[in-house]
Amino acid sequence: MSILSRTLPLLPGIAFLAGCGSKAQKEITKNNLQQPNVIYIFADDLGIGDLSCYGADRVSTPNIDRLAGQGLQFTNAYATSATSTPSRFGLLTGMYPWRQTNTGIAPGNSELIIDTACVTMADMMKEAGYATGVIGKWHLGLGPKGGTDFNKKISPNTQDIGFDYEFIIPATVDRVPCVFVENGRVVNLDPNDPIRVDYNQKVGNWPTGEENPELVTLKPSQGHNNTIINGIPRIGWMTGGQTALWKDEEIADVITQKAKNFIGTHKNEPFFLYMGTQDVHVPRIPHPRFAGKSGLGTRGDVILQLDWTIGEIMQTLDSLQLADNTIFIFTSDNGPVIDDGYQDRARELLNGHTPMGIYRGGKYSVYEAGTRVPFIVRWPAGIKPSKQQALFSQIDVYASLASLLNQPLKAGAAPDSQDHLNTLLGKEDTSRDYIIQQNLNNTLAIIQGQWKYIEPSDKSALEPWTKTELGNNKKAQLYDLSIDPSEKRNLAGENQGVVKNLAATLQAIKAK
Ligand code: NG6
Ligand code: CA
Repeated sequence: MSILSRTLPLLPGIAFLAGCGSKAQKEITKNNLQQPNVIYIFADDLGIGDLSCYGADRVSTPNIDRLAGQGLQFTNAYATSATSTPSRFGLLTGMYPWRQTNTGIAPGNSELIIDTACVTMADMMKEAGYATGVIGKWHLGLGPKGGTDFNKKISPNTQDIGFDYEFIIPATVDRVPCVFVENGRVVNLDPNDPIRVDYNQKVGNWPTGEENPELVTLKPSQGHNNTIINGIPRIGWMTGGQTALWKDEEIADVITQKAKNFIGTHKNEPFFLYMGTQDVHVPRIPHPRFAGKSGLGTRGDVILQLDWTIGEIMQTLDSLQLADNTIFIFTSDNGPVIDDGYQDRARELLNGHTPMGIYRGGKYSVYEAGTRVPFIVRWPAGIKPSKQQALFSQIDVYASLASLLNQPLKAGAAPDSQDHLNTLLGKEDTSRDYIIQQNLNNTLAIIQGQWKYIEPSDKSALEPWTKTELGNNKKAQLYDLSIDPSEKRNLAGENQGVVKNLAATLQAIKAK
């Protein structure tokens, strides 16, 4: 508990919400130490088998490989959750998303699901004296309860939870509205052509995939049959905002340029850039210069595009001589999926490529491929290049960075985040005591030592559309990851004692 929070009387009207601290305790003093810049890049749905530095041999990612070669490459790092919204929530709040009810996959007009009272990782960095920015995929909602009004200054936005600058895709690229938001305002919006968005019923008269399938240039395989934007049928209906619509093949260029600008603008002060790429989420629309280049269809092409983005950021850091003192974290929000709802022929064009690596499940799943993700940390001034085998969770990035910056955590802030700075920087290879994994249905698993226990669930075994094995089973599951990382043999029957202990540990963590 900080000194200030002990002496501050609880201000009336400032409630203790969300279980992740309260800005009422914010200290005004700034920490003036020589601080490294921090860049955190979340790729979307990128698998641990999708990068050549993790063993992919059908696709080549030279820039990301170089980043890994100059830094610490984790082999046992986890996202908190197997889908985007909860995973991002966990990272930025340091609180397991399943502690809050509204953290499932958010629609494009969702309210901001992080309470503005919450002390986020961005708040923490800002207080440590950093210029903070968020660029690219957001997917944590915007605006007040009742949803987002895209026609006026959107409030609250990310600037109410610690970011000085925002340039964001509100949700995902397969969800309306297909517009960028910069500092609370839709970019290029003509006020005479207001945006309307609905996730329950059609609004306006723009064609939909359902009514006008002949108009689509990319057919859905599941869902994705509402309003057609740029020939692509999306999830949700929209109308208006014609001049503000993004061009899908230009998104990587646009957000990469914004990231470069942000870095350039803040080159003389410590900065924290949180960036979400739209790659490699569906719809996978590469810029023409990447189209057809991977030989694996568009899923492979957007991996090349993603690698280009990382190369551009690296190059920008080099040219500004910032690379040495920038902590560059590159990872994914959840595991990979092959057909995620469009007929992009991803499966038939795999050509032997294995996005999941040796792991079971995939995006949506509590099996390993759902949350075990690529995780690379480069910091030339502070990290010796090597591999890191320790168990590590993205939930700990918050407390570990706070520790690096000597920022005391505010009372209640980042309640599930632990300081594992030495593991993050490769000074030691100490594993986290346990890792919690979460699937689409909020079924949880706990990994401790060699064991992984998945709690019983009566939810469906398969994700209905992708047919991914979710890991749900009415019976408890127990795997020995040290000899069975692919989770093939359920050993719960013969290890009742281990099951009982892990179930109790998981229960205690839930109840915390
Ligand atoms: C699913 C979508 C999928 C993707 C996912 C969220 C269908 C059939 N599937 O409901 O395409 O958008 O939600 O992905 O609509 S995430 O990575 O942002 O969590
Ligand atoms: Ca995702």
